[in-house]
Amino acid sequence: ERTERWWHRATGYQVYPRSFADSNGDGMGDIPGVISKLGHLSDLGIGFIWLSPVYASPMIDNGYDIADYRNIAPEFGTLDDMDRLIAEARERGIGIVMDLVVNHSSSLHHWFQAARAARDCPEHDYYIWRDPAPDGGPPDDARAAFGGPAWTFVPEVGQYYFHFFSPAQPDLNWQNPALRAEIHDMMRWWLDRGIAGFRMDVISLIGKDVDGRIYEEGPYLHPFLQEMHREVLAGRDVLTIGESWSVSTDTGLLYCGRDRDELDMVFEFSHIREGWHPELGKFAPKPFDLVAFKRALFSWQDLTRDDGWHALFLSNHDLPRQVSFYADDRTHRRPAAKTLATVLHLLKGTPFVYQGEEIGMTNARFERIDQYRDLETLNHFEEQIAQGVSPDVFLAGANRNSRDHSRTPMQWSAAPHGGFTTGTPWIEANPNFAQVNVERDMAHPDSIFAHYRRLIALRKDSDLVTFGHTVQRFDDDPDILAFERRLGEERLLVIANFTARPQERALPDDLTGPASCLLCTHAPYNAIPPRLTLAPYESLAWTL
Ligand code: ISL
Ligand code: CA
Repeated sequence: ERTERWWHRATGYQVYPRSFADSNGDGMGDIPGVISKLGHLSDLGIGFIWLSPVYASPMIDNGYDIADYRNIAPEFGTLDDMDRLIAEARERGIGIVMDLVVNHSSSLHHWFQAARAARDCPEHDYYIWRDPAPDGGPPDDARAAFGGPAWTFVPEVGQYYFHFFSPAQPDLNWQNPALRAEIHDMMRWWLDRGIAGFRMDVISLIGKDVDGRIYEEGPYLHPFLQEMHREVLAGRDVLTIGESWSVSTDTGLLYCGRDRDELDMVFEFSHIREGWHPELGKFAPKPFDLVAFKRALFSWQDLTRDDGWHALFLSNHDLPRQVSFYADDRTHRRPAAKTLATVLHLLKGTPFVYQGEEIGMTNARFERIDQYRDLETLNHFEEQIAQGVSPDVFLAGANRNSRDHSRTPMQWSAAPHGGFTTGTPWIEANPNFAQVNVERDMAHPDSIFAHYRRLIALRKDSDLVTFGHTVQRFDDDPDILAFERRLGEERLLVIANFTARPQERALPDDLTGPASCLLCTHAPYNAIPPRLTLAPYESLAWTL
């Protein structure tokens, strides 16, 4: 039997601290800013915050390049601010889940500074070094995720180091037991300060075998996660979510299966990748294919029916705004925002809300490459232009799928820059902030925020929503997404129109009849009719 854990009924909320709330007018969000908005988050009803990195960092990748794991970046505040955030959130029943970025460190971490200066210091082996090829070039032709080669030469030691991401993010050598012990110690240090868990950045990369050119889910991954569990996590009531771009339903339960003693759940991306071009990648997105998207989504519902647990999300700081990606945010923003929420939050798993999603924030409206800040977008621009892609074509892809869409300032009010800062924000606010902001949405009779609040509350109270298993309906329908949740005799039906056109469907007998409407984006129904017509992006949830 399943032991109930606190995060089974909780909803997570991701804060990207640079873009959330700026307390001192320097244009950069900060920890005091997060503290000042805890009222908003407890109003929403969330159980925990996933806080993107706030550690000391040169910010080449906005903090996913950590220079000191036990200190806070001055632009974000101090350790005292962090302790205050943990305490004040806890008073409101909100846990703080920190981002653990240990596949790589910053090149400014003192370990790397020592490692690059000499071969005969212990820190040298904390990173992955290889001798040059006979011609003096890199050991192999592996490419880095943010463009360029994955190997960079350091003349002082006459070797190349490996970086899966940018050269400013050297990969840590998990083969070294002293390095692993340092990481375990640092994790305990944070947990002892009272945090509620870790979101583990690209954790599926730590078991890599660079010589075999196996990076994702390498041979050492699960032994390392089991060791981490033994050394750090066992006996603590905390939440761990691993990020993995390679996990599939074949490997999912290796991370989060009941008897594995590894992680609680994984962020997996099969439903996200469905929207990307298979060869050309994320900057050449392909038209959205609902059937493929559903296949990905429901395969994980099936996988976690009796074992493991799932992390549910459509947005994060690496992804575009969901209402812009899955719908037309100019014509159907409000119903689409609610329908996407209904679908995600009524699946089985722990749902995550990305900041601004709860008011239907949209993609940025950038027209020029110099409005972008993200190194992935900027590096790919350089590379693709050099390969002959036209700037307009690249921009069209970036306008749809760049990571910066989720990184524009949180829109709190109609004040300048959406009330995010009294200064100049580090990235431009979306010009729609006067229409789309927290104050305005909460005052709207058709509030998106209120819809999210109902969904979040529902999960806390309903065993059916939390533990019921999922059965997909209308599997092959290219326009409608529908599913049931079942627990004992109880049934819940969700049916959603994913298009900008009305859709009429005949419902099978077992779905019609008396029912009570739990949640709807349009007019409520009190019974399920045999023929149902759904308005554009309309969705309904009934208990049968
Ligand atoms: O953002 C991506 C999708 O285009 C990936 O390339 C991304 O780098 C991958 O999702 C891993 O993401 C995580 O690790 C990165 C960091 O830049 C991301 O922000 C983080 O979520 C390196 O630490
Ligand atoms: Ca600030």
